[in-house]
Amino acid sequence: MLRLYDSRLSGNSWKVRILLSQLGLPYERVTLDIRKGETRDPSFRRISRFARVPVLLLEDGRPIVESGAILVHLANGTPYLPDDPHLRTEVMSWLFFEQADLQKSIATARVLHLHGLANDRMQDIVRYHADGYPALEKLDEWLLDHTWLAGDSYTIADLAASAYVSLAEQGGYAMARFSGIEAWVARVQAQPGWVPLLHGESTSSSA
Ligand SMILES: N[C@@H](CCC(=O)N[C@@H](CS)C(=O)NCC(=O)O)C(=O)O
Repeated sequence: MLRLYDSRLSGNSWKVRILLSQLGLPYERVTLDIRKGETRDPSFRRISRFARVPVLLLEDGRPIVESGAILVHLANGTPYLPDDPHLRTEVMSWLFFEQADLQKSIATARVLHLHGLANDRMQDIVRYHADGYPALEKLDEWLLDHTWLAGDSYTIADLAASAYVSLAEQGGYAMARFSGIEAWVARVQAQPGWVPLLHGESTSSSA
């Protein structure tokens, strides 16, 4: 059986749980506590060369790291990653944009807020927001004219890009002005098999 190493609040791991659910794939879930240093444990480092979650351990024991790579691996041959070469490239283009422009600027600001460090690290938050807002503006601009990011249907590009964007308010981002994003996040979350980050728990307790 597939095994997913994740952590409770990790948006990158959440992306993988959404796709596993949408594909109806059974898996074993191993949830690490980042704040206790479990991602730096030598036994975990053997499968996670970057000491981070998510890691998908395949049935033959080979690990896949990086959420985008895991999504591509799982979505191959399914409607979530089109076969058409140009559309696939469009999906990749959004996956790279998400990692380079959206993910870090939202996720890091969010972690500082969730860990109660927002006041002490306000200058860092301002810097992350200075990177994140222009990326959100570009995304919103696209979504005011397009239903989905790549082609005419929901793909892993939408899944990946919407995860942290939907959590951006937890990182102190003011999202009300992004009407294209708001409607798109609602469309993504209405997709069959979509699952929430947490099931009725608060975000406040752990990593
Ligand atoms: N680019 C990576 C980022 C993974 C990442 O940042 N994982 C975080 C949790 S969301 C982590 O494991 N952090 C542990 C640490 O940095 O010590 C991906 O998309 O998978």
